[in-house]
Amino acid sequence: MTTVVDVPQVLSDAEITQFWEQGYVLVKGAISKEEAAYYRDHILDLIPRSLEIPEHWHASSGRIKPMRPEGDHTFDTPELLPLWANEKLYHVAAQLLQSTRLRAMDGSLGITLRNDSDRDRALSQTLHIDASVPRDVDNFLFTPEELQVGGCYYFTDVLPDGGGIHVVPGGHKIVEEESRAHPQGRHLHQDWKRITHLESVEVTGEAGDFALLHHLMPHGASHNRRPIPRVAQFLRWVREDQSHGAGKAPAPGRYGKRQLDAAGPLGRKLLGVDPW
Ligand SMILES: O=C(O)CCC(=O)C(=O)O
Ligand SMILES: [Fe+2]
Repeated sequence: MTTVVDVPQVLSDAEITQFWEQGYVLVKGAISKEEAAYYRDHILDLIPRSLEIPEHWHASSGRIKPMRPEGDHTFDTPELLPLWANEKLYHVAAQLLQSTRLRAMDGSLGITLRNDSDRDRALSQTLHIDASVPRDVDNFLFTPEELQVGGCYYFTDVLPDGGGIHVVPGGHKIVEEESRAHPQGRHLHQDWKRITHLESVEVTGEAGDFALLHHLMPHGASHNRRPIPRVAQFLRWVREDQSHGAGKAPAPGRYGKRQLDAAGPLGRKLLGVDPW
């Protein structure tokens, strides 16, 4: 894959090759250790001191997923928006998506606590993909315009068996191959939401790293067998001209002044508020 955009190259050539060949790469030091500790504390402070998990949050196998009151998982708060506007990750995404005109999205959070049960399984969630391709289309286009790259910040050190996200090395190519061979490839394996025939590995990392995945990468949450909680925020990037409209601008008035101030100039473009 040739580099056509004029942005600082954050990943080494070997890391870029790894992304295209294996379908994922760990972006080291996307934020500093100090910043990671700040965000870890901020996210853990969302959990009520009483440990009464609000009804509308999700909680499964030690994995707590905070939710907004409206039932939406996007944490685009003034406190967390600087993470959306991270320049290093923007440059990585621009290089991979071959465009500087991007949108950032998702913003969901995941806190995985130690869980000693279900010892014979590493995964706590079925392998799946979260592609920016509607589930009612018959097949993927496999073009850069359709691509979405995304994954999660680790705000804590993620040691082996520490709840790291699981991926299938080269799995994006398997999804492509199987889908191309079928007229309704998008619908295989229950729209690729239940992938049970592939083996996965854990992405370990340090606080401040970002695990970045191709959107056709089968992945899933894993059990955390360690004392340290795994604290993460998920973000994705697409081109503003994304084939299925995932890069469209938000409704006017979607963001308030505090959010727009916190996002900064780059963040406002990534949110679709300011033009590129
Ligand atoms: O928490 C994780 O490591 C992965 C979660 C995930 O992929 C999802 O909830 O869609
Ligand atoms: Fe997922």
